[in-house]
Amino acid sequence: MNVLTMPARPYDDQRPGTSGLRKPVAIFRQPHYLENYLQAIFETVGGGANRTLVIGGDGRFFNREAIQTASRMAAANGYKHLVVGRAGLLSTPAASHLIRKRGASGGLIFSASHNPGGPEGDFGIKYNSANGGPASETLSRAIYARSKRIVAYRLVDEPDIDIDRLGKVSLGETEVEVVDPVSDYAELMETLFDFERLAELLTSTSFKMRFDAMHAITGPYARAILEERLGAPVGTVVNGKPLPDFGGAKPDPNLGRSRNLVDFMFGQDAVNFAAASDGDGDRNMILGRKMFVTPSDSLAVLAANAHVVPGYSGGLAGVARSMPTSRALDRVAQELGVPCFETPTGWKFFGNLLDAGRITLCGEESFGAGSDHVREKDGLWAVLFWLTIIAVRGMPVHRIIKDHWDRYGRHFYARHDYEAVDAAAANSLMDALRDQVGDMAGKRLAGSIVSTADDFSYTDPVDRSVAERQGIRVLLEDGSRIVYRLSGTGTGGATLRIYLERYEARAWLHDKDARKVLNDLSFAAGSLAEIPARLGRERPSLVT
Ligand code: VG1
Ligand code: CO
Repeated sequence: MNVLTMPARPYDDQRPGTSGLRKPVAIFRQPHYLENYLQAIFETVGGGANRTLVIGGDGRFFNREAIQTASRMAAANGYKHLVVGRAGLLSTPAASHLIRKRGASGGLIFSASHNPGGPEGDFGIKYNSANGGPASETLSRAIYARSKRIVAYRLVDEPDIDIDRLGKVSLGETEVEVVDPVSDYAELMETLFDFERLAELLTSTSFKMRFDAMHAITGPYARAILEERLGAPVGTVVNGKPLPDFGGAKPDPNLGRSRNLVDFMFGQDAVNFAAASDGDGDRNMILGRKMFVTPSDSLAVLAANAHVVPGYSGGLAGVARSMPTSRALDRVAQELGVPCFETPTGWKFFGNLLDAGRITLCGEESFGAGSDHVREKDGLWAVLFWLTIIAVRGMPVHRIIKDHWDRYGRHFYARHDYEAVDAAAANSLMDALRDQVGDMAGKRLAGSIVSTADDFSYTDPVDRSVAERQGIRVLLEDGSRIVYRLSGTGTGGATLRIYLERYEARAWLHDKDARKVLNDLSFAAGSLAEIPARLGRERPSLVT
């Protein structure tokens, strides 16, 4: 076997963000940029050492090239066995599952998730560990440190492998197995959900759904599971063909970017249930007829109804949510008598809790929910979960939600994003807030009084590792909350996220328009942070 050692130069900007390394394609195409980061990963995790590595991506532009490079380098770095999704495709949750199922030491997922694709778009790399979950903070930091010292990388001198044909081929001394990206995942879903019951719902004449795959990775998964296995009519899945540029749109399901689906569900022809997923298939957006379900509410509903899903009929060990996610979940946990953990943003912070068996379900306000079945959030899983609740309870989405609010009260919620703002201005805005938190308590704000304010810091209950500066929280005496943080997934300038939450116990006020209910909080959040003056923006570029 001919292993080449190629000279490289270290880059100093390969710091992974909330979910791996994400950069514009043009950056990734700099000489040895991709190779540098991959070599840093392989060296940090101790090389291939006869181990198995899973490789796949969301199908975006540059995916196929990256997979060939990664395979050659993995072979040269000593991996014995590579498991590659056919055509280079694997959704993030499916990759997580394969890592676990095959006892791999880790996996590479080429994705920039909800960021745009195509030659002008973004590319990304996530490294997941043997538990199937995103590299921990500690590992991510070590990879970054290593990337700044890489002076050479290794690859085998072999031709491209055929990633479009199932089966095994050799790459030097490494065996490469090209697998169907969907079948193992679909089998896993069958162990958690009652497919007969779901098929009954999806083939009934009184129920119709639409799933928007946004020309991203979930198309093949949704078609295979919803249409082929469960019998939903052909055409239930729309935009089902993965395209390298996602058809020119941002594969980011939310109120702003899924306008077509939202308008459809609020229009004349609305169906009973609709959902969408993002670039790499780990997010979900849930809609009922004339009803948008906030991800925070969705998570709380999943927890409150978990007993109707076969995979969770034994109960939940505990639950967790990211800090900015609304506290609707906490109320359900309290009633169930199980612990509810509050973690920093990013799925990597759920890993230890899931591995230790301390939580069963978890999620984030950013359209992510998941459980201990894998170590990533899982878009299609959430859809099957919702369909099960609808089937078993025999209720439409809006009834399930209203019923939930009746029981627990409603957490009015919205996230306001100021995207692609000047990074220095955004950082100094956060610094200014940080300076204020110490003496905010007792101040009047949005018709209430600040009870506490802090910069969120998290100590992992399992390994005691500490993550600091995870977002400014301002808690009000009436139960409302404002959270500020900067995004760690963007690639141009900075994105400020403001999360607004107001609790309302009184059922007769639950139908109010969230925008109106949150208006004074929104105003207070803007003036506290001096947004117009500091960012030069009057209003957010995205509200969801
Ligand atoms: C965003 C979300 C976060 C999510 C992350 C990765 O991060 O807020 O909740 O875990 O994206 O999701 P940030 O730092 O931009 O707020 V995905 O679907 O892009 O892997
Ligand atoms: Co994603």
